[in-house]
Amino acid sequence: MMANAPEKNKIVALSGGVGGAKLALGLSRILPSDQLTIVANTADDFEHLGLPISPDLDTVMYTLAELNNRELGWGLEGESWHCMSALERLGGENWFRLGDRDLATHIQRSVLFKEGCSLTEATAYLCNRVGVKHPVLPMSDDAVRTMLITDQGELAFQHYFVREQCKPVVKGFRFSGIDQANPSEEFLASLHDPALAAVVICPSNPFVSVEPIISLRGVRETLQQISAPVIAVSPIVKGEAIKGPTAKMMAELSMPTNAYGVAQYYADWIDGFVLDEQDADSRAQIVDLGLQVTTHNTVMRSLQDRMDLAEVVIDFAYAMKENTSL
Ligand code: FO1
Repeated sequence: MMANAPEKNKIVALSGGVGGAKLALGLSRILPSDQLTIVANTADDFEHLGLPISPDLDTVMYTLAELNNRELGWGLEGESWHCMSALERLGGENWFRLGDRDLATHIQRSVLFKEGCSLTEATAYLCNRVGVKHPVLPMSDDAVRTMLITDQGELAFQHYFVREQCKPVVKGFRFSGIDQANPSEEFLASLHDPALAAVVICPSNPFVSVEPIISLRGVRETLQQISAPVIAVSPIVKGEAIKGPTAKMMAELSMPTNAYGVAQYYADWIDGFVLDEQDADSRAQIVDLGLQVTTHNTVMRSLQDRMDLAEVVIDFAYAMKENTSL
């Protein structure tokens, strides 16, 4: 190693909501705050009831602060719903539920925007206030919005996901605003950091959580070019997603509804794939895609499961860097 070469010890994790946040929590419990950056999808963001809502950023923030609502998978623990009930009585929209405590986050984000903060700055402020030490970055400060092309026409993401409960048949996706959007400066800088050891693709929905991040100008190309390994953790176990519509979407898009289908979808820009041990029989098929593969339990029920998986991913990254055969 060159005398002044920095130690490569930084991890960048790309995440959607619930599943991604679980691994992000595991990583945050074994890596110090200067060795982990979490970049969250913001293509689920929307304005609702006049407030700016950033579901994946908030899920990551609440999870890292251990304030997340485990039952719902989104929002804050110990939530109450007085505002929603009062709004319902007034005939207001109630299909997207904003809890009383969660509302404070959206109100404060709105205030910060009015003061001139970017989403990156507002997120850093909010994370700091709830005690999150690890940097959590939005993928972009520009608006990108996922639209689903379905048998019922084009639907905005939250209309598909929450209002229609993922029932429409998905035919494709469109990321409105993606051509005008740039990845955030901090996100790009994290990918070009000489100390970058690995990029981890958390077990999030490949189409609506990971794809918007990868589709931002230059991101896919950067991931293909950097020397640090890019490692994806399977969001599918035994043909099922732990939570959310990933498997349903895969079937509707006529893709193989299994971990191999995800690996194939990512294959041209990742280097390694973490497969659930229950899917070990797909290993050879995924290796044939030119990827290195390791297997572990990816179903994260406890904090220990999250930390164990995080450890496996980091060990895998280091082994890949050293070109050890796995
Ligand atoms: N998901 C639901 O299924 N129903 C809701 O009413 C709902 C409200 C909500 C409020 C704030 C927030 O940050 C997330 C919320 N989510 C809700 C989750 C969200 O729609 C999805 O989990 C993500 O966008 C997908 O990652």
